Amino acid sequence: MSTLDPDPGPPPVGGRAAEGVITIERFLADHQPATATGSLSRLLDDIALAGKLIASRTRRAGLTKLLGKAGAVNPQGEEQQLLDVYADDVMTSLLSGHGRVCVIVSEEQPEPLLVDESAPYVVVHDPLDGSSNIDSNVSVGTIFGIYRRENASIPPTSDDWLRPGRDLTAAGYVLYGTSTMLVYSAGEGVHAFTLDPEVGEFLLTWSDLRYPEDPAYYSLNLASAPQWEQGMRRFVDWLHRDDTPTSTQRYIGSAVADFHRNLLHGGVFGYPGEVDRPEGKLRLVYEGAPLAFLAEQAGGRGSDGIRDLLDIQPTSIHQRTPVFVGDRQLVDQLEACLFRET
Ligand code: P6P
Repeated sequence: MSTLDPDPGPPPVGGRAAEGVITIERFLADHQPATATGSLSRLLDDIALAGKLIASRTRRAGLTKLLGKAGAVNPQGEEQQLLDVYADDVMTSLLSGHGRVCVIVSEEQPEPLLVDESAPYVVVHDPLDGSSNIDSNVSVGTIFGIYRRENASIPPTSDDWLRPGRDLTAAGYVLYGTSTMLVYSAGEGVHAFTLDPEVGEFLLTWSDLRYPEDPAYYSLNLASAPQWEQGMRRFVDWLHRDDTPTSTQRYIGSAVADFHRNLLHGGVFGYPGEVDRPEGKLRLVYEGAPLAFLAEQAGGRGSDGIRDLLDIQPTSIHQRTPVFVGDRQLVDQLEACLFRET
């Protein structure tokens, strides 16, 4: 064991700890198919750079004029935080001008942004999910998904960005927490990198992350239980039986943080539909689908309570959906509880 080797401690049950210092740039270059042009790798590098810039600001938010509200609302009518606007600007800037991205879909923008009509990729993202938590210094995250256009020789249409998550080429998130981690999959497993702020590089921490066999947590906001349909209560009652995998509830209220903890320790995160909003709160295109892609790559799955999130054909870029992502057996059981009429 060289003194240079990172020592991330014991890997999660299903992951492999890094051996040696491996930057994300090197990992991407070493793992891209021999036939690849390198465009996807460089696009992921661009997102990693955006993560570094956003991390540098979230880390200093209490010291600069970046806390608080931006005085505007996003397309969902939610108050924009100053850091939402900054994160969106960073993503737009770093994804533009390199001939890689054709269209950007952002939670913070009412319509898709046409960047380069001949470029091969579409990026969907939530630039700073959980931003309502920023003022209380709770972890927040950037969620992204990347689609490769089926025909880049014609001008883009909504068929390029309104696609089921199963068509994703890659997806991931940057978690701005006690450390900054970038977790992504390009369809060959889930890999996690930690930002070394001294070096300014994302260094490989774990590769091939898989959900542990025995899930440790369930993450549901029980305060909303009175608004849930009967099947959700059946699921929570099932969890609290003595013969089920877990009855330990952990809920941060920041989807990326809840998802990440459950990926490492096993569990399911959910935001159910409610009586007055059966479609729930989270968005399909740039939250549910990318997280479901990652979950499936790690041996789990994502559902809206009835079917795989990855199979849903979006009809609008900001459409909401109930989201349940994580441990496969827990998501399967949740669907069974919701399916029963009584
Ligand atoms: P609630 C954060 O605002 C967010 O969009 C997700 O990150 C998070 O999972 C959810 O909302 C929390 O919502 O209603 O439980 O506070």
